[in-house]
Amino acid sequence: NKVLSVFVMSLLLVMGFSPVVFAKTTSLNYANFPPAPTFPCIQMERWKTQVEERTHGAVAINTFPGGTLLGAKDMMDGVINGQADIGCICMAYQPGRFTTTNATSLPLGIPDAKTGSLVLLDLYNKYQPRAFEKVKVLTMFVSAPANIMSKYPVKTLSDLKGLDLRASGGAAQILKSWGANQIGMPMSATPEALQKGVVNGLFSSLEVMKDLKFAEICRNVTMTNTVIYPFAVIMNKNKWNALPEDVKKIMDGLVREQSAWTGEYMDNHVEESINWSKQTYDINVINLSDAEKTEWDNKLAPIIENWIDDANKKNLPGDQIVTDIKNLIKTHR
Ligand code: 3IO
Repeated sequence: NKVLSVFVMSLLLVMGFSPVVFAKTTSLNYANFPPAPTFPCIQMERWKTQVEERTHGAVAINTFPGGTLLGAKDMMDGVINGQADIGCICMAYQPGRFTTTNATSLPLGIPDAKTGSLVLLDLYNKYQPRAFEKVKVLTMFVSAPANIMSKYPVKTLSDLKGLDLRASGGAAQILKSWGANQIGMPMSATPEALQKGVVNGLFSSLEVMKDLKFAEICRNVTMTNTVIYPFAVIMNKNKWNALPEDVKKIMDGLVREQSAWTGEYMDNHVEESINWSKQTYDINVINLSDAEKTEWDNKLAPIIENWIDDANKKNLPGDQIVTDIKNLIKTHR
């Protein structure tokens, strides 16, 4: 019987080869802190798909969005300690830890996420900061420039005075300089804080209006396009070292591509989110008058000088880092 013999042959083939095939499969756990629909998780799924395709299944990536494996503030140490193989960190959540790369969140005029992502990656490659010496960096990217999302309209600095707004890191410094009552917490804690009225709004990129449905609570957006949040995807060093050379090559080949892909996705998605928020919740988009904008910008002048002083105290070339970022913006924009 032909059918039976084909079946038996196939069975023997599978039994014979599967130990070889499966012995080669490496599974890696990838932790992320915010909910699945947000951009750090969208880029995670894209990277997973690319790695699985390009390694022809020799590597399987198990993704854990929403802080199910590691939370926002445990991410860096959790990956160093091996609680997850790969993790996505927002550098703003530990500003003192990533001084050099966090300089990208100074108000230096990064115009969009694509430009910012490549600026950040180049800056990292030039300085190879010690903050990352215990991990392998798989990619870096940034959010789109931050704007104010608020329950109340913000048209002037006096509207902002004392308003409870959520931000982190470099963006938090900026809110403080403008006189807002800045409250620090990761993005993953923000939906609950908004719901409970712990904060009346936030300062971040506008795609969360759609992805986290903030447009429902925050019907007002003030356009400032001031500053980005920098991110890194990092891998446990021992796990990296144990990977086959061909797999390392594939992942190294994705570093820059993933950075540009994520920046581009972010920039497009911000547009989509603004349109969705207008259509769905009729949100009020406020553009500052020229006079008002000048006043807001003037408040930010000391931030860069302060950062340079702090960097110099840490024996980092503060002036040079700032100059490099300005030049890299011109290169990539
Ligand atoms: C961000 C973080 C997690 C999910 C979506 C996001 N969009 C912009 C950010 C930047 C950020 O880390 C923050 O805390 O605002």
